[in-house]
Amino acid sequence: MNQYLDVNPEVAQAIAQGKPVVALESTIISHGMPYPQNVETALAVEKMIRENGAVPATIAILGGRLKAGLTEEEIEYLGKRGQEVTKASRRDLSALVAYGADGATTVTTTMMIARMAGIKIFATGGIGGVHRGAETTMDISADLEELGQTDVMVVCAGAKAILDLPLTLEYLETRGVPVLGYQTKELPAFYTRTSGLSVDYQVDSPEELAKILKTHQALGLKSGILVTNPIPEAFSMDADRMNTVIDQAIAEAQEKGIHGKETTPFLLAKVKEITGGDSLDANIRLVFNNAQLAAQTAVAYSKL
Ligand code: PSU
Ligand code: MN
Repeated sequence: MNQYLDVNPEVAQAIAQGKPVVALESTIISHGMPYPQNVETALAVEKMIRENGAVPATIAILGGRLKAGLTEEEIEYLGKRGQEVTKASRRDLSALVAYGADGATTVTTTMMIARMAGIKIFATGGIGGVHRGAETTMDISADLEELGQTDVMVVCAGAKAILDLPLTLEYLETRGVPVLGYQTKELPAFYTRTSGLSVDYQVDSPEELAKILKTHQALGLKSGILVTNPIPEAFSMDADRMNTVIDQAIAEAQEKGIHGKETTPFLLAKVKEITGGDSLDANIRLVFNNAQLAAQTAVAYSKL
């Protein structure tokens, strides 16, 4: 075990006994949603994972320790501090740990810490990807590199159209990452169920997802697996409206010269501001939906 890693006792016991565990990220708490909805959502997601028979392990960096499994107080702390907490990607780990600092983990660092702890399945909202205009800015999320090298199954609702979705799929193909659609052949685009782009395989049950994960490991493949689970119909948003909003957010980011790690949080906050509460509600619903599927998949995996 890594000397900087603290696995919460309940999570450690479940892992040791081969019981189902689902990892959760913390940037979605600190940077992805406002307080107090972020804390309410994080706690409700954990509860939902338990109701579906798995143990939740929210991941973060606290006082320089890599934490797999947070207490309610720790989730409350991260949610309240919000954007003051460092958004921690792979390149932030060394300094944060050396300084004994806090960090909210992105998809990248959540995958890294999940793997260190022995957790195979991780649920989130959306992943980072290739940004629009990346051919000149070179803004490509570290999430894609991590998916290329860390064997954790990530259940998400696709990626937001703030990204260049066709290029994001190309990158995942290059890095050897299977992109699976849950009960769909089309890549979902976070707020909407469709994007006009195809996934590699349609998978129709948690049991099939578990079997693919098990086989991936048996083959000795080191990449992650991306499961894209469309937002439930009842909560999906109008694609034309969202595209207009996203174009507006991107134009504002360009005007203001936003770049680097600020880009994604800026765009997410703008989209939320322009759409009022609607996009936040959709965001919360799709995270619940992903948590449920991840827990069911972890349960099926534990039986293999
Ligand atoms: N996309 C979302 N919601 C999020 C994120 C992305 O729809 O909360 C967060 C995740 O933590 C993701 C990170 O890993 O942003 C990607 O940031 P960047 O694009 O800077 O790599
Ligand atoms: Mn970036």
